[in-house]
Amino acid sequence: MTYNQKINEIIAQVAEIAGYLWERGWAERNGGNISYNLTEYADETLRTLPGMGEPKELPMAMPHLGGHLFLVTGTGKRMRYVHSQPMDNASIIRIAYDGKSYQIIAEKEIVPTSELPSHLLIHDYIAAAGRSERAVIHTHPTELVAMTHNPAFLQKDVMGTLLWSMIPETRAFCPKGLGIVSYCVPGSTELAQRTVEELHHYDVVMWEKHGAVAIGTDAIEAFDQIDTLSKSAKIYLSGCSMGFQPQGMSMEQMEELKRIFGL
Ligand code: 2HA
Ligand code: ZN
Repeated sequence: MTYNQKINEIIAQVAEIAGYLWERGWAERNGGNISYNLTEYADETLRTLPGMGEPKELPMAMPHLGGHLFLVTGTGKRMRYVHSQPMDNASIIRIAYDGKSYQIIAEKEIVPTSELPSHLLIHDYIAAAGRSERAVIHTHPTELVAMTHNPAFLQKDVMGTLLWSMIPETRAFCPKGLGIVSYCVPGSTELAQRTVEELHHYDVVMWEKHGAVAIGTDAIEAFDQIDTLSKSAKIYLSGCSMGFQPQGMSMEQMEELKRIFGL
């Protein structure tokens, strides 16, 4: 299958990021998934490819995604192989015009991730809101997930504020902080709906005792947000493992950063 240059670049970028997820140790077995809205980059040939097999019903309608195209990693597929052979481990799907079903259109009949409800509902919200994000990443960053096992960190903005205070970069490059969704069954529509509610206020959301979800204008931006927050979590953990609670920057120091960087 040949794609235009932009689609090839997106496939290469998703493969690059999948490699990082594996290298970071965030993608055990088939952990994590990536989706990318290709609609505005697709040419007529890609847009009109015939569907493979019968349309598959979605668990809920996606009213703003009629006719949209997505690159989606496959269910049960490993990130380490998305990296080395992206189109053997991901497929391109097209949402029906009524937003109620989808068909795989390229390249092989690879069933999309079990987290498809969350990915699509997030893209539906982005489309409805006219936002510029096109990539959604879900992964299992070890230290960030560990922190969600402490109920104190699940209170609104507690974990986000703590992570901001660990290093100036996190305050500057994750300016919205961190949303929290309390434990839900993986792949469930409840998880999808509660994630979207958090994305009204945050670009990165933690799923309690499970993982992180980030959105970005591209996959690199989404990855970098999780990576930056993860760095803060590692600094926090390093302090704790040395036997002290890291002091963190003061509220005044964080306010100063906010002022200087116009956050
Ligand atoms: O793709 O990470 O949340 C496997 C998962 C489910
Ligand atoms: Zn997961």
